[in-house]
Amino acid sequence: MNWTEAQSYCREHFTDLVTVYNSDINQLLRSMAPNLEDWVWLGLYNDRYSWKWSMEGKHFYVGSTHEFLIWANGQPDCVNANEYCVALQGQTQMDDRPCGDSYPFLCYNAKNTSYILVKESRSWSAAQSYCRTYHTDLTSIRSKEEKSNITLTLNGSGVQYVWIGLYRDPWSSWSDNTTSTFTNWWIGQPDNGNSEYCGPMHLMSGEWADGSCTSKHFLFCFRGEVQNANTVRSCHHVKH
Ligand SMILES: [Ca+2]
Repeated sequence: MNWTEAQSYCREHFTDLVTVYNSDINQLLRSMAPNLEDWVWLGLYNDRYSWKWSMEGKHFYVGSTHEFLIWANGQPDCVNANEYCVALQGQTQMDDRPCGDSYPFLCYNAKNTSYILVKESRSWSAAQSYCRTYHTDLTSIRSKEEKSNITLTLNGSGVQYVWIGLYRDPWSSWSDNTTSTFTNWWIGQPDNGNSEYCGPMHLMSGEWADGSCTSKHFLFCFRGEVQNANTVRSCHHVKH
């Protein structure tokens, strides 16, 4: 089945596609499967819509529908499956760009609620480090007011692209919405080829690669409780 069919199948007949939390689970799956030169679907995928802010916190979360956050025409386009950081383009609209590109950037300083344009080109993570060292963080855009402050700050600066704090982790999503820090990538993988947004495991080696979600593979479902559900559960973990 392709990945979406596999997900539906697992959700209908079991709980979901499997999440691999550690090497024991990875080994268990491998031992359950025939020793074939073939691939099998896990729940792993590259979520193109999982944007988040460098300055974390629930108030900073912004969905894609907010009127003050506007993607430029045709964006985000994730060119070469390799654009995980967001810059303001033409000072008002957002575009996903390769995180290694060097652009000026916008810091936010929470102490005096100011926005600082640093006209020195850096990669997204170098810009983030700079903002965290000298101010608070790369800026978020959480409201109309904040958006107009940013527009004022950029006004007349002439910058074409400027980094803001929006980014995503490309391979951190699992079908059952849990999180796992374990990975077992095949050497050189994921290579983020065009349209490779799903992560199957190789049956013989137990190693993972990124592949097209429309490829047909075997699949691993699981049945049972969903572990560490990706909610705020950990914040409410109170022992009595
Ligand atoms: Ca783009």
